[in-house]
Amino acid sequence: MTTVGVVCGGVGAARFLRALTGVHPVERTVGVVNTGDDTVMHGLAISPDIDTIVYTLAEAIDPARGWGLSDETWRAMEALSRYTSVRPAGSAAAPTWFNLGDQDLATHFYRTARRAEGATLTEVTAEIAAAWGVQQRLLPMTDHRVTTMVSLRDEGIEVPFQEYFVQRRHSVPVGAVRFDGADRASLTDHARMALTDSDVVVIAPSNPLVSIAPVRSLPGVDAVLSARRDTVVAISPIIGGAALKGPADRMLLELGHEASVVGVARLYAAIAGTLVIDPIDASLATAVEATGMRVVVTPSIMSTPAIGHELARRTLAAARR
Ligand code: FO1
Repeated sequence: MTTVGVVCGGVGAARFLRALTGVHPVERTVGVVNTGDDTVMHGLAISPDIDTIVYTLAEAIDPARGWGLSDETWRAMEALSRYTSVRPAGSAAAPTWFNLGDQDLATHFYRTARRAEGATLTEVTAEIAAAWGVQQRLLPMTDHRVTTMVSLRDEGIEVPFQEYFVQRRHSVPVGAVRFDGADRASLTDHARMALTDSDVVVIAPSNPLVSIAPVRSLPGVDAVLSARRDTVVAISPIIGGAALKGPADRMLLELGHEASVVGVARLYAAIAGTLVIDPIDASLATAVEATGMRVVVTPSIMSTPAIGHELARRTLAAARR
């Protein structure tokens, strides 16, 4: 039976992994997850993409937000705002712009405590996934610290990803993106094996520039993928020129790419043999093929389980050809 490795960002990857559950054994699925979004808030280690995937696969995600837990309460955040009025100038204590729900906090407490005991992020992630009954293997891309840094064009400063994405609601123009620490980091051995030994590698429909690119920034990842390019299938997160969620379309334009499946294909052509695109983009299939990628056209907005299952099935079939 085929093993599938999935290169993952957050929401799009989580939904694809959930869809994959319907057509492929969970114990033969492994996700290699972006950790460039990871942050520390109130001293707590937060891994948003890992948690989004765990909560989604556990059917515990808030479906409207796409992050955090459903039926969440926010008492701790409300209590925290009491301290913002007494916080001295220059203090960064009690930030309230990054919302941590009362139940979600337990995950960050656990991750932080285990990290302090010396556990690696890989080990803690396996424990958190097990606690939520998630059977897929979920691997952080690295156990090193890699931080996605975003240059803000108008402000002329560079900030960590969450200060762009959440604090500024990803509504300001981006001038550049870089992955701090990537040159000194490495894929974990488990993550490397997932990318080399899986029969099929899927690049999930995640933002190519800030979700997939951090994984690619680790030494050797592009070489591993390009060496097996025929069995690597990417799913375009851009549909009809727009991202379903988040700033991928604007970011592509701001960073000099085309906000279309052709722009996505140019980013992936060296590492993936096939691009899965939605029927809405069928007229661009020839332009995608001109980048050297094969094209699979199938509905890729996972609005029903049936559409998700068909997307997953067609994606796997594309790599097995
Ligand atoms: N996204 C938001 O838009 N606002 C938030 O306050 C927020 C808090 C948050 C807390 C924990 C967590 O795991 C994710 C959270 N996210 C929030 C989502 C996160 O910023 C993004 O989804 C990813 O980093 C992008 O993939």
